[in-house]
Amino acid sequence: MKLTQVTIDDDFWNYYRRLVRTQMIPYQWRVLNDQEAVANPGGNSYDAQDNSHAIRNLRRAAGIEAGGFAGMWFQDSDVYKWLEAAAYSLQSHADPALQRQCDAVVALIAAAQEDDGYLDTYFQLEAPDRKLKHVARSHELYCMGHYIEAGCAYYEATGSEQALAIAVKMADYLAAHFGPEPGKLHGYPGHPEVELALTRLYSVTGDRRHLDLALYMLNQRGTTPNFFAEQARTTAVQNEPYWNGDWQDLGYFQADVPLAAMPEPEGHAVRMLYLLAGAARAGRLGEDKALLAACRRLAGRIIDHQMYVTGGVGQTVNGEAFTFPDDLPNATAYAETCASCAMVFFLQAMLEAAPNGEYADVIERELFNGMLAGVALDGAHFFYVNPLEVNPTACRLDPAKRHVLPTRPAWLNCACCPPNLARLVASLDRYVYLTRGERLEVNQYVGGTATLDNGATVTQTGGYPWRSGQRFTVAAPAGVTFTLAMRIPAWATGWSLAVDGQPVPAAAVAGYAAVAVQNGSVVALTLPLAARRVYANPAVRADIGLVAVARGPIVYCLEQVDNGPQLPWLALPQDAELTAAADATTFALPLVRLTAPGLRLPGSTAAVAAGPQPQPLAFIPYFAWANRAVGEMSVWLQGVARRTRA
Ligand code: FUB
Ligand code: ZN
Repeated sequence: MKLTQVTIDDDFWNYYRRLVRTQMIPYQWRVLNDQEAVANPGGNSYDAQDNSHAIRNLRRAAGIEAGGFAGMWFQDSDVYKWLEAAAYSLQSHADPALQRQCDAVVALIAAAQEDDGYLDTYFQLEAPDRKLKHVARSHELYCMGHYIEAGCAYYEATGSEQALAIAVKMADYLAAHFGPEPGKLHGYPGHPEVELALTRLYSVTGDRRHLDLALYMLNQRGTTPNFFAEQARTTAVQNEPYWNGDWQDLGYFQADVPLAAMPEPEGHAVRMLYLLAGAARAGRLGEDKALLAACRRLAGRIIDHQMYVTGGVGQTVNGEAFTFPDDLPNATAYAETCASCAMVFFLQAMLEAAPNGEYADVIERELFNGMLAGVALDGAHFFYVNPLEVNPTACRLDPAKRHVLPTRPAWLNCACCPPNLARLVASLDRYVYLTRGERLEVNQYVGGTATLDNGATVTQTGGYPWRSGQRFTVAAPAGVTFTLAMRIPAWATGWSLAVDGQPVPAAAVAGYAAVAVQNGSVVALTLPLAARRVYANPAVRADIGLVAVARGPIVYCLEQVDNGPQLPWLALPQDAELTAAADATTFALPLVRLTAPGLRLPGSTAAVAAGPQPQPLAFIPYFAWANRAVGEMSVWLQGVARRTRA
């Protein structure tokens, strides 16, 4: 049994998917074409210092206009991720004008691509003699990987042969230059991405060479003699513009040991996660058990020890990197939006290999929290870094917190996150269901319809994540039966299931409750959405004595605009009741807010004698923060105090 189509019609996600279609895709297109005034050279270094120039770079590489390269040296990837987002959007919403725009971009990319398949406008325009000489830092394979993904997506959405041909030509170029054969580079990219892209190309073309190249790069990584060390000794030049920083150790690139021997996630977080995403997908397709086992082990280490409650990953700005287990500082967190997207890519690839409710839970955590906080409710402002605690004064004056912004800029100096988020939201339909034999797994609670190749449809309705009660209505040809396996989130204490109005005593196996369905079956799943307290693993020193609040999959936070300044003084007593209330007017989308009778701890020595004073607490979903006044924000608050004394 296979999925043939998934459509989405969901109150919550309709808002964001419409935002991608009507705001983000057109807005980002204008930014990529330098038609939006996003340059803010006086701003924080995360703000865009200049216009994008990304389309102009392609025009120059294509010889349509004269001039050199401008922007980050991996800026091409912004265009490719935009194209991929547009492709998914076209798949769910026909838009001839957008399709013409995309066709023109594909034609431009084809014109910029060299005859042998190479495409990287930085090197073509600025350093043609330096191609593939310093792969650790160059991002050539990262950019080409992003194109390959976009080309596959656009081909699948529109049938554009040109889009696919560019991708195949790129893969041929890579296969001509990388591999075990003498004379080729026995290497792999400094920034993983192309591995995942090649698995996608393999799925589209069926050409095993694409998968084999991905497997080669994945298994070659970290072996001795070390490819990056060899290039550093032979062809790399340290003063190239794309060589920056002094933290260039092999661990930063996940290249000091093979994945199978890596004890903990290490180095640059997005690189680590893209590497794992590629390894999980290639491991499954290539039946490489060792790669899959490494992915499982490292997924566990990340989820249990190096992931914030919001799903954020990457604890330090230094190298945008992992640090060590249970080190999860809130006010200096990095938690790049791309890292949350990458967690989704990685764990989805793991789910494709085997059902695992925990992985699907984390995907949900990322979708509703870590990833979604990356975009403002207007679709035109973006966070790169997603902290769990913000004091705007510290953001300005503490050099250790310069990466933490209290408001989302209109564009980013390194603009990897905005189009990444757009392509993920636009492709949400890919994350809702998976099939395994005669079993349809529901991984995400997103309204819409799944169509199967046995002629059956499953329509999911409900008010998730705000109201409990998802319903699945099955229409199927006579004689068709299959299993509907629904993820039971770890937080869903007291969940229940009914089929055709009759309660069913189901147990969750590997995180899924399964029932047999046929034409006319109506399955009602109740996931209780009571607000709850969340405590960190006690080994996390930053959260000792603190509590966070969640309801269903949504993590909440406090904002100054609702609670006054000095949020670290606020406490949620252990016996305070959390009350949920729908709010359809404060934000651009309806949501559920939480309140609780809280305390404000003494704010001065003089006030200590008087003790904590009552203060009502008002929580909003974390994803919605920084959409009103500039101010403090905190996910965690004091959680040890009791309100009433025994
Ligand atoms: O290096 C390309 C992108 O820039 C990475 O994926 C992000 O983490 C940022 O470093
Ligand atoms: Zn990013």
